[in-house]
Amino acid sequence: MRHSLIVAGNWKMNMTVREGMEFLEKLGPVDGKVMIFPPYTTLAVLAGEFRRRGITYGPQNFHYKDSGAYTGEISLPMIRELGCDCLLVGHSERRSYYNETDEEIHKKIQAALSENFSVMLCIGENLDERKSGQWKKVLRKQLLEDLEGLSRDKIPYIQIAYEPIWAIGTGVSASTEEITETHRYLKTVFQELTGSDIPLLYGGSVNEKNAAEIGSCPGVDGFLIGGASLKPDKFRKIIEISK
Ligand code: G2H
Repeated sequence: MRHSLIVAGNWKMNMTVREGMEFLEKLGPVDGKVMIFPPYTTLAVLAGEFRRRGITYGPQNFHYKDSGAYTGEISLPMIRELGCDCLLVGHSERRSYYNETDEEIHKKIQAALSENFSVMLCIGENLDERKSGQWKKVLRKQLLEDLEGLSRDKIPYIQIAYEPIWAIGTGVSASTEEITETHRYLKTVFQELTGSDIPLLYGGSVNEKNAAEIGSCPGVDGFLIGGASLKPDKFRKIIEISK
């Protein structure tokens, strides 16, 4: 039998505080490895609610400096105050809409790890890179650059979410063959890099209908879910499937 899977919801720029509270009430009690990355305002107000329900929570982004003149940014001490454990970093929407580079993502990861936070690093290739067969090179480069200098003692603080950009928010996930092949490849690269295994989640149009099939692919340790994490009934079904 396969191990239980991590179920992480990325709420992106959705869910006011009121909507977030309604979501949690409808979701009801959860067990298993459940995480939610809400927007900052909802994160701050509902931190206690997440904790009380045994849901791990954290921000979708953060700055690598502790304080300073960085208008619109949030620092690690601010996040620490909310009791967050795990931080999302490197999502493709941050990379493409806000020009976040691997160099910047590396600085964020280093800062977070030095403060003993866990991070969920998102990596993924675009459609051209997939079709032209460049995807291995692209994913390897992201892993090597984002995790450069990772020390052995920090390996337990890392989770990776593989999110093919072409499958994000489209309603069509990567195929089970593509997911299996890519996860096998990424696990091999991480093994080469560190000598260790890594929790490796799949993201990109995961929903309550395809979660069982995707979750049974070798090398899939969980899901990072956008759209379907906004609906308590769908999210609950995925949690049940993942136990
Ligand atoms: C990918 C995913 C969550 P969705 O961005 O990170 O979103 O499930 O809507 O494709």
